[in-house]
This record gives sequence, C-alpha cells and structure tokens, in this order.
Amino acid sequence: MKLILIAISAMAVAGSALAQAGHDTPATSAADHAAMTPGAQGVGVIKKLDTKSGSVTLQHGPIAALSWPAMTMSFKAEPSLLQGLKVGEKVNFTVKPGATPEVVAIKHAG
Ligand SMILES: [Cu+2]
Repeated sequence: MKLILIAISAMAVAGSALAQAGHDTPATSAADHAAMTPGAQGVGVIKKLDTKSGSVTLQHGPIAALSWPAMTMSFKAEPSLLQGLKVGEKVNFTVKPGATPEVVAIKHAG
C-alpha cells in the first residue's frame, strides 16, 4: 500500500511538472490537453534540412504554448513534409512536443 501511494504521488509530481512546463491549464490532464491541441504553432527559418532521414533544423521564435524561448534546434519530420522546402526559407510550422519534438506541419510563410 505504501508503495502504491509513493507511485501515485510520483505521478502527480510528474504531472504537475508537465503542466508547468507545457500547459497553461493545469486542471486538464496532459493526455486530454494533447488530444485537444495536436501541436503548437511556431514561426522560424530553416537552417538545415534532411529530406531523406526526415529532420529539419529551425531557428524559431518563442512558442508561448510550450513555454519555449526563441532558439535554433532540430526536429524530426516526415520526409514527405519537407519536400520542396529550402534552407533559408521562412516557415510556419506546427510542433508536437515530446522527448523528440516533431514537426507535424510546415509551410512557407508568405
Ligand atoms: Cu526550440
């Protein structure tokens, strides 16, 4: 019984840490929130592109929905999403956060 209580409180701590890091509505569980919000919108410039392995490095602005500051980082992405894009191009993108953040939509920003 004691072990179960420890496990439950550990999950509660992890849950609230997630809520603080990535969510502005702590009352909603992370899973519920993910279901409602498939990704967060960002704007950036393509710094590197690998259309074969499926990765893109973006210099992106702050993403308030994820509490991310502006930075340059690489994301995985379906290679099919990256066809026709170019290094240096400004893009709007949608990122699905996680252990390996993934770009799930990306298009040229006009
Ligand atoms: Cu980033």
